[in-house]
Amino acid sequence: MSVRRWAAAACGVITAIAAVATPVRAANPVITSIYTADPAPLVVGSTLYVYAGRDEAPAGTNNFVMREWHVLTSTDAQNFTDQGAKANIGTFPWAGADAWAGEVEPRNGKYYWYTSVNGNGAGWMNIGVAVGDSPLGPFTDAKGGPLISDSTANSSGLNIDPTVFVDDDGQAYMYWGGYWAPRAVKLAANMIDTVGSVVTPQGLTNYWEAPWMFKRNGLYYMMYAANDTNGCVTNSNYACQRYATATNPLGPWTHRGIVLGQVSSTTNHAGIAELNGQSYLVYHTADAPGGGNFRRSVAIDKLYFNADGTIQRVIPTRGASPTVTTSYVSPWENLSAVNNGGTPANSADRSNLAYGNWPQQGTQWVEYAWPTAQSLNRSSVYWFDDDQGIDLPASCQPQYWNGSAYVAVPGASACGVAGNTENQMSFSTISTTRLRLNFTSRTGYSTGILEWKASLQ
Ligand code: FUB
Repeated sequence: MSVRRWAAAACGVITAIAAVATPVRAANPVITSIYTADPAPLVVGSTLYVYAGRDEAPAGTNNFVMREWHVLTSTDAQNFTDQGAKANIGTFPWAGADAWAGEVEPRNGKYYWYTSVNGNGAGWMNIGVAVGDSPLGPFTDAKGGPLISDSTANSSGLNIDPTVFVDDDGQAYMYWGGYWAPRAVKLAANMIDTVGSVVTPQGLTNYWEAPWMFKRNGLYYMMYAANDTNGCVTNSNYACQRYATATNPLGPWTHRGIVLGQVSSTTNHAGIAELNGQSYLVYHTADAPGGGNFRRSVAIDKLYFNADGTIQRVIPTRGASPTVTTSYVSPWENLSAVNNGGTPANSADRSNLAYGNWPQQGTQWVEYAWPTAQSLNRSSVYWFDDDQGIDLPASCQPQYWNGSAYVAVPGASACGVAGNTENQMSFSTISTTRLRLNFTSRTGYSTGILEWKASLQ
């Protein structure tokens, strides 16, 4: 997030070192005045509304303390305003605690806010529904009791995390569930009653919780949190976001891959929305100052679909914006290409700027420098190849500043030099203020980069 837009670099100056691009926007998380979690984005007109729970756990408390839901708004997906608590446990007179994840679905000029909340009846969590006449409410209980509870036949082992979707034919569906137990049911046109039996959807591989349903180009998508160690997370206390697609809103689903890897909070809860033609992934982390697993904060990053409808994995932008420097940049190329959030179509794609160092040969470098130490264990680089003087490098070597010298990043996987792809690399987690990518040219050529990302997964 902090690096999706950069000011034009002062690239008319030819210097041997330290060409600098300047960040012009703030970093993730989107707000730090309060801790926020479980974001559910909704675009109405030209405004992005993000419905989120508020984490109120004091530092050191190892439990959720969540009593109200806030609405965050933005018109540029960069600058957000906290509109305050627009619903709380008191919105549901039959409930008493745990304002967990919710989602708002519009229909017929009304806005239905489906929530996870602890009712005062038997069992633990329930799905409630409130209704308002505008995206900011005011919202009131729409039903006078839970829509789903532990006494609902075939309900989930944990009745949380509703996602509601209205199809083109007007039929509404609700998915929800935790503890590896997804459930689905049709909703009546009034949006506050269920129709028919609760079903157990098939094909949501490694489902844990936090479903998010949408439709795009006639295909149904379900993104959800998983916590398997089969490519998702290194420790099943954490979660990633997987996704599946289906040609029927009730499935069966076909698993497609990972949208978001492990983040700094154990829980991983996300939603997808499109604002001004750009898709975004809204999620939460523990990255805010003083943050933690029960003191989470909403973050946002651009999300990209491939031409075949699959989703590109999002590498989260985190923390403070880095300054970018290089050993050399050609006066007609642009160091702003590096870390501007671009997703190239191929290695010759200059549409989101290109960094190149012609006529230099041999080993050159680009570097990120942060004002405070960053924890990092992942990098991806998309090499530039103009089919002229700039070619793919022969090799690359990431280094970091250990406080007194640049040293090789430890435990690194191969530094890829393939064209037309994001070359992913993982390494042991380091804490540093400077990460440098050295790259050595093929004989007779210079080198270049379209995008380079560094993150903690
Ligand atoms: O915020 C409380 C719970 O944590 C949510 O309902 C889950 O999705 C997880 O994010």
